[in-house]
Amino acid sequence: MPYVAPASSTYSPAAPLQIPPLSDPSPVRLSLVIPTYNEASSIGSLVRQLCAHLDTILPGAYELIVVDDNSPDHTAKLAQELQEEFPQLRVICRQRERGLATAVVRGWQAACGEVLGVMDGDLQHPPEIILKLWPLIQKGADLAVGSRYAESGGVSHWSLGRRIVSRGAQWIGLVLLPGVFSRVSDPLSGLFLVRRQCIAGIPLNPKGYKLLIEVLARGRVRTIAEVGYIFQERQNGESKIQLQTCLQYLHHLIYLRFSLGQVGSFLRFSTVGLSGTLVDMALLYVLHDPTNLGWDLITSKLVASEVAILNNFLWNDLWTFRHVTRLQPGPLNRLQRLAKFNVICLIGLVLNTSLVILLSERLGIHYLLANLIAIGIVVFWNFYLNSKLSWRSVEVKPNSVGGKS
Ligand SMILES: Nc1nc2c(ncn2[C@@H]2O[C@H](COP(=O)(O)OP(=O)(O)O)[C@@H](O)[C@H]2O)c(=O)[nH]1
Ligand SMILES: [Mg+2]
Repeated sequence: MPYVAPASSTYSPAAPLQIPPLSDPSPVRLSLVIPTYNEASSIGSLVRQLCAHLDTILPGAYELIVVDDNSPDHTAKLAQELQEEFPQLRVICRQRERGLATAVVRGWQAACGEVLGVMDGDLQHPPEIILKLWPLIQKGADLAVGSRYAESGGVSHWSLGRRIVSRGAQWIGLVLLPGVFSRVSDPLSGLFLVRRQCIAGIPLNPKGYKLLIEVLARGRVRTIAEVGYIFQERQNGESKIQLQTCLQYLHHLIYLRFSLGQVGSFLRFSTVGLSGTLVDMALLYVLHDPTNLGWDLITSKLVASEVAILNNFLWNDLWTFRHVTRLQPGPLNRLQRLAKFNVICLIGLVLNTSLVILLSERLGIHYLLANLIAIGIVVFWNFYLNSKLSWRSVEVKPNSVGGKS
């Protein structure tokens, strides 16, 4: 059946960011949104490549939707000119709204397919990856994610700085939203397909760039499949990521943290962590400072940290995760949790101690400041593994996001 583009009146900037259920039967199975801002140099090549690939697996059953934010380089006009050759291409040009994630949602709102997807418009996502993503959906996945961190995935020539920022952003996400971030290897990916039924009717509120975390957090996503891909170097144009994008990301994480209703346990966990830090710092001062006991740094640090670990375990077990531990009563269960917690934290302690020595004895940073920095870093390690192992031993429903934070 030939593709018939629906009327263009399907975009309404005032409407809430919510995907409608599929109302009319449509030959379109996949709607792939391409958000663009100043991508005139790549949009033609991308559309051609995508159509060539999709014609082989979904002939007449897909649509591409370019959502452009009135780019000054006339990306939208160029895309419209392609429509004659590619009638399966639709173009939305937003005048009043801006932002990558909302552009994708607006595109999905106008989409006809039962499966919705997103791919960048700058060819950094290799178009042929669609040939691997679609079969995952066909096999039953609710969500198929193109991942830079799955097998055979990667980034091409990122600087060390960009790699650190990317991984750091992911770690912050893991700490704030472990139930969301631990579900896929690359939660910050901008390349994925999702079944409409998983997000239809759910009010979305993405901020900035990272729509996948919104889908994972709020959607009814049960089965997830991933495929590795190499994030290509940009050949033309430039990235639109700015400081504001990073702030929007943090805002998004905090907003999700609060709206997922797990604020109580997260705040409790943070408070316990702070109490452990105080115990650690105070004891280190008492044991190591020459005006007090004057023990050597390594012994003092080990003792201070172990006492802090015990302090944290007790508070977390009795207070932070009481809703979990109540379901596993008895001293044996508690001992098991303590053992897991202690092993994870002891490995963290080795890391912590090495960092203190490195920072204070090699780099000459005052030992208390070095200790504070080391604790800050190791907290990420401890939280991630403990939320996965120690207090995650209780069953969670497959769709219960953020359930163990
Ligand atoms: N519609 C729209 N698209 C955007 C916006 N910001 C970025 N994009 C598009 O989203 C994709 C990814 O953006 P990019 O800046 O390349 O991010 P990076 O690859 O992570 O550096 C590209 O196709 C951009 O043109 C925006 O504000 N609105
Ligand atoms: Mg890019």
